[in-house]
Amino acid sequence: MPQMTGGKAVVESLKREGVEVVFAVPGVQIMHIFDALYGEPGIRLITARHEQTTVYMADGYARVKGKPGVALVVPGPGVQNASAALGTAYACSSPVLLIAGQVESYNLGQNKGALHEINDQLDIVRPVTKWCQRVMAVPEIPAAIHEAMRQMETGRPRPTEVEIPWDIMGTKTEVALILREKHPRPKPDPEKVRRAANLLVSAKKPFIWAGGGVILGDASPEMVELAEALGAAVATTPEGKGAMAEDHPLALGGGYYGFGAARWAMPQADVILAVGTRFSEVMRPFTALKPHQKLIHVDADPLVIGKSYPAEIAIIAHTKAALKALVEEVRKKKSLVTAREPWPQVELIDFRERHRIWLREKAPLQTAIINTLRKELSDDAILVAGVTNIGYWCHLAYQAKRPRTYLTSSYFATLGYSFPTALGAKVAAPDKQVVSVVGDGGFMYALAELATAVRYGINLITVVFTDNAFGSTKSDQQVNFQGRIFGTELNNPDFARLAELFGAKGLKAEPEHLGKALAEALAAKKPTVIEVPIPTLIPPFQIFPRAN
Ligand SMILES: Cc1ncc(C[n+]2csc(CCOP(=O)(O)OP(=O)(O)O)c2C)c(N)n1
Ligand SMILES: [Mg+2]
Repeated sequence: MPQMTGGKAVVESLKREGVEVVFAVPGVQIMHIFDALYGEPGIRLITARHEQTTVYMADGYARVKGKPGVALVVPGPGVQNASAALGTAYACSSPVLLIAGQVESYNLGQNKGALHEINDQLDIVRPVTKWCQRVMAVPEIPAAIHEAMRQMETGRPRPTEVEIPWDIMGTKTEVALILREKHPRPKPDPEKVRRAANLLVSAKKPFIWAGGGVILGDASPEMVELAEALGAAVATTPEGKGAMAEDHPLALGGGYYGFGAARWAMPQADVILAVGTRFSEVMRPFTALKPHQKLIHVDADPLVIGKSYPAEIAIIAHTKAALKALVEEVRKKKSLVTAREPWPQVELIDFRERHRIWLREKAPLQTAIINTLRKELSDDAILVAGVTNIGYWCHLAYQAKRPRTYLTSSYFATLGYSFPTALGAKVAAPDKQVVSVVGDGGFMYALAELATAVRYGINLITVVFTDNAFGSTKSDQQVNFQGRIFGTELNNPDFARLAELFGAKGLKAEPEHLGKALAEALAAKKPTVIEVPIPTLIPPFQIFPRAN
């Protein structure tokens, strides 16, 4: 058995699990890992400027690459800095492994003020991880990392954490390394699949509601096949965007706060197949399910079932396996399906047209900007929709064409996540166009990472919409507090100039000239920031004033 330090055991284990990139901020307790990465050709180290962004980058990387992202931080303040991003990855069911340092094993729980000491560090990460573990001996490191990977690759993917005390990082001992395994995926119950297929085939108006789980499970081809076999209309949550190309004849695009073309279709559906979605609050009111509608709910996580709506049939399985089985079962009954046309094309065209008219009326500027983005970007471009006005409207107006090309922060709505998540996305897919849509408020959360983008040649495009305000909180005051604007306006630097000072490219464009600026940015061989001044606009969730 080879002898190695704890730090080396971490790196050798990561290598065997297929990890190619680690996003990190250094510090004493993790320097043995840095040292083991020194001269290691198999793993690229990207040093960030804040621990929060290490996890956002690992998250963006994971969601685009379709395999776990890894972040590495010091204990105490490092872990606490990382936790908002872990929460975001948790909300998005994204597989991120956080490797954290710890104080020396003999200082654990002592409260003596050891460097970076914090009480009960595992309790900080527990609410935002699926699984976490402290390792107290070097030989246990491979098993802990292997288990973290297994947790993320079976059932619902969610973040994990492994923490290792400082002294153990440096201890040299014999270590048995573990090889990567392909973990079995939960298969659907054939009887339930048969019943679900019967229900779908006999539906008058079958409807598929696709969540992020379709994309995470790489189940888009099976979902499209099923929709086509059934003639079912398809709409998605923001996280599900791209599961079906939104210009497909059966696609009704994204839903958000009950808006979207789905608002007219969903109430007409008699059978709804929901896949990889938790039915979070942001679907309502128009696309809320009615008691007479029959729900078939497919998810890898049993805890999702029945949380918002009772399911007529619940299939707990990996979404790809479940949809594949459903397609096969439906095909057996195909003669029944081809005999009729559940959703006449004219109806779906009408729903889409109504949505277009609504967008033009409620958000003309936003729609024009989003259409420009769509026009300039290629079909496989990756867009990270930030917690900003244009980002919200993207959920409803941007046409995602492929899976893993549209990223959100889901219900966590984490201000500041978009730019660093896009950095991670670009690391995962350097040959694809990657765009962060961000507000002036959100961009300033992680602006320092422009230095990281320049240092590592991460040539993404960041479109910063500047209204000199925390816009949606300012508009909240306009809509719900009789215009008492207070504490929501901002001063900003000149973002284009600032970008240039970092060594990036900086452009400024009025919304009508965004197309030209995007073309210039796409041709540049540098990270580019495009500053676009806009007024504070109303987000979809403030179209109706709040009841209280
Ligand atoms: C971490 C975090 N803090 C606070 C909020 C509350 N919040 C939601 S939107 C918003 C303003 C965003 O401002 P900006 O990024 O400029 O986008 P805009 O709304 O102006 O388009 C704030 C403060 C949040 N969502 N997340
Ligand atoms: Mg703003």
